[in-house]
Amino acid sequence: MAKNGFTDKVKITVKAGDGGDGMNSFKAYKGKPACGPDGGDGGDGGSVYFVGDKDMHDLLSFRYTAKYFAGNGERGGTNQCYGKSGEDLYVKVPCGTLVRDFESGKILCDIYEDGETVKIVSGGRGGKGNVRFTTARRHAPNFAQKGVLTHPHVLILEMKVIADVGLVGFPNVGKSTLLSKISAAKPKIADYHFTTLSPNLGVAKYYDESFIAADIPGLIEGAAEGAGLGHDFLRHIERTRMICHVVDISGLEGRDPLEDFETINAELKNYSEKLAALPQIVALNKTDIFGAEENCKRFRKKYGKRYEIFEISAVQGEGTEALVRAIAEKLKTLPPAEKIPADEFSLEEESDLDFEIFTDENGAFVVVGGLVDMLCRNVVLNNPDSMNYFQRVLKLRGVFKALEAAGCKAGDTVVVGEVEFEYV
Ligand SMILES: Nc1nc2c(ncn2[C@@H]2O[C@H](COP(=O)(O)OP(=O)(O)OP(=O)(O)O)[C@@H](O)[C@H]2O)c(=O)[nH]1
Ligand SMILES: [Mg+2]
Repeated sequence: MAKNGFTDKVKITVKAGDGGDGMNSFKAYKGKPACGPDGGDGGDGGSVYFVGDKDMHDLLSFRYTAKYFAGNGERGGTNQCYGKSGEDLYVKVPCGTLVRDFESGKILCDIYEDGETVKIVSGGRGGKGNVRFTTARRHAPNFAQKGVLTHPHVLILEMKVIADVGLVGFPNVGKSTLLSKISAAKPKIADYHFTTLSPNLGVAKYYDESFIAADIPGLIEGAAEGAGLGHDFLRHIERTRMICHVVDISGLEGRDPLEDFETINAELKNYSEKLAALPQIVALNKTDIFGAEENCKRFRKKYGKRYEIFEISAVQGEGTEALVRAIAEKLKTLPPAEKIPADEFSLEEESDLDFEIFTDENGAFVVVGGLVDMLCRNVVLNNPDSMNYFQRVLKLRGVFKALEAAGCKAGDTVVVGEVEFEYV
């Protein structure tokens, strides 16, 4: 999604490189063809890595390039030459990027630190050349292994800003004004709702202490259900360590500040219990406006015991230093921001050797699955050595037993990959 040129969620496709096929060849001298196997291995495919980069601040570049493919391994050569490996691909992402598998929604990783490097998908293995299949009894293997083919994966990259404190509140209460006062950030400030359309970060300093504050667009009732703006942006404060709740205490917009406070807290809770449970400091803003004093009293009376409350005028810089100090003090007592834990999940191709048996419309028994894929890569039709191996694996893996259990009788047709035979 892109708001105001700011992109914080994108869909991309990654693919590791395919493994190169092994070579099937024989040495040939003048007048002496086929002197011995000399086919080299195929090269491994390249892998795709993500690297945290502190100088990237959004996911914009991913809107222009949606495909990230590592290089394929080259085919093995004659004369036992290895195929060249495919080139690895290092993709830079902003710190605070959550990587999800699109299909399952599972979290693969949270790239958190500058320079943090995570392998996302591994390149396919190169196939072995025929020279590698030479054994004492098999002097001239006339088959080579195919390289492992990889699949593309669709990923969702989501940026979750890393900040210590999140500024939340209704639109127009002065969140951006506050950020501009306590840091060098220059967010847009204006007297209308939803001036801020994308998160702003600023570094606030209090003597030797400093912290990062995130100013997000104002929330409105129903934001957690996706009404209006705001909902998308709550995720940016999901990993803040505390919240500074900004309330327009002047009541100038005709709302009751006490109700505002409750509404926003309900929004946070609705979005996630974790957000609602974050420590909160309250900033009653716009105290320079007539009528604020009365509301401050009411507010303190109702919430003074439960919350640390500061009266400020962000525009005049009144009371902001005490607020910054309180935030800095509070942060000292809080644990550092956490990485979002990854799900137990990997995109790596499973080298499973399972199989399933189906009967097709002609009554043939068709064996499919990882085992068959493996056999197809390793077995060369019309090659007796290779076919022996094929038979042995089928027996060893219980395929014949399973066929019989499925009702396969002598004379029935069995199909395993490209091999079709009559069951005996
Ligand atoms: N009188 C007075 N006005 C203020 C104060 N703080 C902010 N304002 C004004 O309130 C308006 C809104 O300020 P912003 O900082 O843009 O408010 P915001 O909370 O970031 O608003 P959104 O980004 O729309 O959610 C601007 O016109 C500010 O000048 C204050 O302490 N006193
Ligand atoms: Mg703003």
